[in-house]
Amino acid sequence: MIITKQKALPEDFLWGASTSAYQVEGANLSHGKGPSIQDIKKVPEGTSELDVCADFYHHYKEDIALMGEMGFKTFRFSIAWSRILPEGAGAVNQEGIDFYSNVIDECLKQGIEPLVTMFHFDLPAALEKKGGWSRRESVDEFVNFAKILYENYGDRVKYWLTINEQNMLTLVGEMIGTCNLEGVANKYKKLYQENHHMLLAQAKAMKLCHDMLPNAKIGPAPNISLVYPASCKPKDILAAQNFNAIRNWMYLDMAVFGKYNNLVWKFLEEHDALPDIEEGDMEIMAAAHPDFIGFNYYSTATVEWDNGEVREAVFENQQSGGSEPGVFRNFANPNLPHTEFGWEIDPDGFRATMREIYSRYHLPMIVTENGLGAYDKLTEDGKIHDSYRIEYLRRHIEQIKLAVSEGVEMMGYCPWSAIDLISTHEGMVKRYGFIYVNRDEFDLKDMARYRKDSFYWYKKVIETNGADLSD
Ligand code: BGP
Repeated sequence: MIITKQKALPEDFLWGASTSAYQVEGANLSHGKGPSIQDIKKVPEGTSELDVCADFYHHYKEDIALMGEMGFKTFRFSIAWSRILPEGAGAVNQEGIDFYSNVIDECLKQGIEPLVTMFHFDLPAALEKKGGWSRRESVDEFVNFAKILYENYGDRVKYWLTINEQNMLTLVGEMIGTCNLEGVANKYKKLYQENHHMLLAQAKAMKLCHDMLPNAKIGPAPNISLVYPASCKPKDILAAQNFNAIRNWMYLDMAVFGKYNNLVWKFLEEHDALPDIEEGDMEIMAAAHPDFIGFNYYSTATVEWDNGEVREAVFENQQSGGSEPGVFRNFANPNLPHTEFGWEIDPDGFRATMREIYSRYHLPMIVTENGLGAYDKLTEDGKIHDSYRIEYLRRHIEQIKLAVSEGVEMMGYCPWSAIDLISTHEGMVKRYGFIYVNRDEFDLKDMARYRKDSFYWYKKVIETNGADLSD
């Protein structure tokens, strides 16, 4: 639809940006923090360890002040489970409780609403050693962690996100360093059993949030990318439906309706991988409801029919989520440009994704990640000319405005990332922030903060509530 009459964004639109604990904080094995699976994994070759990152642990006041200067209405950050509970359960680390309490206070001082992710790829290593999410106990362990967060921060935090990209944990966990499938006989059985426990943990945490904090709002934060068919061949349409169900809808159907998606159920049955479900699980999930949907969007995915022959996938990355013989096969969309790191760029697909989520679930939505990773360069006079990032963000914000004009309820926009941090698997040199951190992959330099061109641009965007997107 070509829109000539645009609606303004809601006045209380939550402009902000995101980070995650293990990628931004540093101080990963100090101040009482226990190791998480991120701290014990082997980092990808040529990339930095996660011991310093952007050193947000020591710079949070300065960083949040810069966010305040940009006019942020919200800041999405995650709480490291093993900073609060070094062993994942049991003794609480008071220093960890105090750290996030200070971060929250600092946000409020700047007029910034904290948006807290409870779990972002960093399961405590002590729990992983015992079997992690594959054990039934993991459900109560997560709920216990959630309860501690509500008790300590519920007086100040109104917006909560449960699990970051649970779908990516299930689909490409090996790629993001959160699971090891070596020697596992039926990977689907293992992954979807873990997934079931996470879904149940999420449902219980949402219910507990509503019981303990009646004024708070809580939602999931999967990575949702509409899946296109490679052509209008009917079989390609079926393949796109398959992958849409496996990649996207299963997670939201479960969070919102408490129902397993029928296509995914069949897929699991075909692989002898139906999860063990205990009596009462489905009732718990059906009774829990999110108040909104948070979702990360980087680009769409495209698939074609796969007749089951084993062939090499032509295109695969963190976003694509792999190929499944007989179900779908990834396809490189020839219509889309790429970032320097090979990720597709698709602002129209962003609007298509917002429309589709809204038409399925009719809940308000907040974008919890979206952004462009690039090799930014600091000039001699302390500038970072990241016009490519401005262009990327502008084109995505335009689509939010169009979606809102079409009646989609959007609550906010939190691009990735507020500040430069360590990429999930491509190191420090893949930068996403509005704020530049002066360090290289291995040389920590002085860690000074610089405002990128996108910093000033985003400030104006926020000031005008998205009306002025010009340079
Ligand atoms: C998402 C994760 C983030 C972040 C982002 C960018 O999947 O939730 O933690 O890393 O992707 O990815 P990358 O760092 O690989 O460029």
